[in-house]
Amino acid sequence: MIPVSGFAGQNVAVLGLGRSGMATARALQAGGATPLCWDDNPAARARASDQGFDLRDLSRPGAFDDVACLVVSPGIAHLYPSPNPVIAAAWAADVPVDNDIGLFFRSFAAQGFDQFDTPPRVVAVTGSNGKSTTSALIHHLLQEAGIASQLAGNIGRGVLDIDPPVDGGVVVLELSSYQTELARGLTPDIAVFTNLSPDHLDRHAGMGGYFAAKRRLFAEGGPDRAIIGIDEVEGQFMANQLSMGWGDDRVIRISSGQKLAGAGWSVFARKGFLAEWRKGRQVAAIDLREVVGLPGAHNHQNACAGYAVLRSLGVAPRVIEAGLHSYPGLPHRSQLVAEVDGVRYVNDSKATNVDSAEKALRAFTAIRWICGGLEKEGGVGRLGAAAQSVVKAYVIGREAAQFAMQLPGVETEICTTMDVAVARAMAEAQPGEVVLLAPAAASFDQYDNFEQRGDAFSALVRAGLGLA
Ligand code: UMA
Ligand code: ADP
Repeated sequence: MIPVSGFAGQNVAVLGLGRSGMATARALQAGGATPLCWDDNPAARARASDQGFDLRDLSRPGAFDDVACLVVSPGIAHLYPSPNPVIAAAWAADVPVDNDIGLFFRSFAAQGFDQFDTPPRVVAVTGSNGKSTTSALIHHLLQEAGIASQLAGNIGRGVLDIDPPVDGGVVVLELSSYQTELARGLTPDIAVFTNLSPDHLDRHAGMGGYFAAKRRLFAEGGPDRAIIGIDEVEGQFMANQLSMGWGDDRVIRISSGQKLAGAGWSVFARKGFLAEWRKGRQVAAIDLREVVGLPGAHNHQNACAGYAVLRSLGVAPRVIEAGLHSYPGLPHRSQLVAEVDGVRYVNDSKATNVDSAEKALRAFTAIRWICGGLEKEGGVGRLGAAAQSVVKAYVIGREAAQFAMQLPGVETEICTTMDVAVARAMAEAQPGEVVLLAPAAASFDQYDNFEQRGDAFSALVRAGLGLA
């Protein structure tokens, strides 16, 4: 745990008692503050109370009279579509609002840094897609290079839950737009921006607000090194704004598809090969085609980001290459469930939006595609040419018929449920084809979360193949 500094002897209100909220309450207590906990859900309040934490109804008048700060969980709306009433009350009482990420950055560097030969460093990763893969990859590459690493943030572990930093260690944080928008301090040593495409637009009132939330990671104090995906205009804009110009290597530009051989520092992947260029000369090259944990051009973008972080930390290309080959991948992201009779079964349940599903479709050819669920902004009509690799779509979800209507030019079958979709796809799959779950939609109409949906797919596949 990272004890929170700066609030000893004071009351700090904590709104939201899930993973980040509970970790925050513990870390505040360890730093000598008194957390006053609240959650709109009575069951969450009861759990916190059972663990000995004080509850305070933060919606009551005067609730903030003796409170130094309000710490808010990322899932709680702080601005759009409308602020949670407790947050509005803190504003009215002029109480600073922060989150666990802000507390982390104000507390981390206080951990006896003067005793270390090599001060611990923080790598933060944001972007619309590829955050978890890139963060987990960096963590893996660091460990393989013999550097102590901890992984936390949006990937599932509250940032204040990590162990105290060690000499020369690195903390890798995956940060969502919800987290970067609210944090009062954002001072990583290295920050990564993978890419930008529409997601969570209701929480940010559109693309401009969404990009602004992510950009804060590069503005509030600013990282020593910025690794920026420049395959969209937002990345190009930001890379330009952060660079001092010719030869400045504070920015490392990354791309999947474009050759970046200019004067600065760049890492790009083309036709399955990663290349590092610096000051107009190629420094290193790696063949990514046999890197089984990172299939497809989208994962090659993640490989470029991970490679660039390790190079920033002074690790040699050959060491990074070995780490890429041993990267096992994350569950529910391009995860190979089985390969039987020439048919591959791939679980990409994390493809919850159109852009990520498009990338998953582009990673394979001859696809029997299981898709559908709760539609997100933008509509699946945007899939365009990526759908050309689809042999047939097996559509699930409560609104399966409506979803299928948006897939012109693709043979579709309305399956509604996962068991029907898997059975039909398995029955029809031919050698050389891929049965791919990449829903292009959220799971909440039929499942608690994308993990449960991916697990259902994998279990049905394994049972159908007699592997269970
Ligand atoms: N709650 C309220 N009022 C509200 C809404 C929620 O009181 O209006 C309460 C809920 O009753 C619940 C608590 O808040 O008890 C949940 O807080 P939370 O939704 O922030 O969930 P945590 O368990 O704290 O998890 C959060 C992140 N969740 C979200 O951003 C929605 C986790 O990211 C993250 O892993 C975790 O902190 C640790 O850092 C998840 C996520 O879905 C994976 N992220 C989004 C994504 O990846 O798309 C951004
Ligand atoms: P995030 O944490 O940003 O949601 P993940 O690594 O969990 O990202 O991947 C989510 C989905 O996005 C995956 O299922 C995959 O289909 C797709 N994806 C992964 N990396 C990229 C990328 N660099 N660009 C676009 N899509 C990606």
